[in-house]
Amino acid sequence: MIQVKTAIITGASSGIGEAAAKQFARGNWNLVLTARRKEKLESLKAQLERDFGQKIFILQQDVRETNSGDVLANFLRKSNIKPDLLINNAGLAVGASPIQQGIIDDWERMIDTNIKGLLYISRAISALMIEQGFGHIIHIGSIAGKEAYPGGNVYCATKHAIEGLTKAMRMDLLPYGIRVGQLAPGAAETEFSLVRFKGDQAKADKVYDGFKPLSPADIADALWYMANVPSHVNINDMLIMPTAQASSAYFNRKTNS
Ligand code: NDP
Ligand code: 8X3
Repeated sequence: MIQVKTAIITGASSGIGEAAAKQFARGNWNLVLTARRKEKLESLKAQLERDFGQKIFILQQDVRETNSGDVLANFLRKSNIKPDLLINNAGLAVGASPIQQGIIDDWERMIDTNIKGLLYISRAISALMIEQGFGHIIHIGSIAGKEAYPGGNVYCATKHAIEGLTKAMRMDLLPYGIRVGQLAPGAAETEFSLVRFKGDQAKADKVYDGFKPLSPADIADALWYMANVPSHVNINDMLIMPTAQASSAYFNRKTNS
């Protein structure tokens, strides 16, 4: 009998996390989906259970809570779920001001979510994976974790931190056979820019003007590959870019608007 696998996806209420949930449910994985927006998780759960018949568990949580990892691990233990994979996807950019005009609250939101939230979840889930004797962790990094761009300052710093943490965690978890990797996308059209520009749709649309960005499904497809290579293989780092994006700030745009 083939063992059904289970993935945890943080930030599954939209964008890359939601697309990954669809991809993995289609591939017959059970899922634990987390985010702050409960109603979004509930409607995704209903859709996935209806379309694919997999077991979908949801947990409303804010990864910035210092106990978010422990709450998630306790939820898994109580539900007798042994996760094969954790996708640390929850994250955001807020603002794009140069450093001298940076808004400190925006900085805190990015640091607390992208670095500290990822740490809280990783600490508890890696301990649980050690206990159960298997596991795989994939972080969603970014091209912004490999290169900087004007106005990217703190967001770039958080994604550079994820790149560093990916390498360090791989060492910490090596003795336990737990794989750790990073998927680093370039520009993908999700709610990302709308969140970054605090609901300003015109500003958000401008980000993707004149070129074809990655879709969340393109990234989910790459995640599916990373998760399904044989267990003696680890994809340490995958950088996935739109064809029209050569580096973090260099695009082939067909319009000048
Ligand atoms: P979206 O805004 O569409 O999705 C972000 C997800 O993260 C949402 O589900 C949101 O859920 C969740 N989230 C945000 N803050 C928290 C929090 N404090 N606690 C729990 N969940 C949270 O953007 P993307 O899908 O694009 O972003 C996903 C990841 O991909 C992020 O880490 C982002 O940095 C990264 N990325 C995005 C790129 C892009 O161009 N779009 C490129 C490279 C990397 P909710 O609001 O319900 O809590
Ligand atoms: C998100 C994409 O353009 O800010 O990581 O690097 S970008």
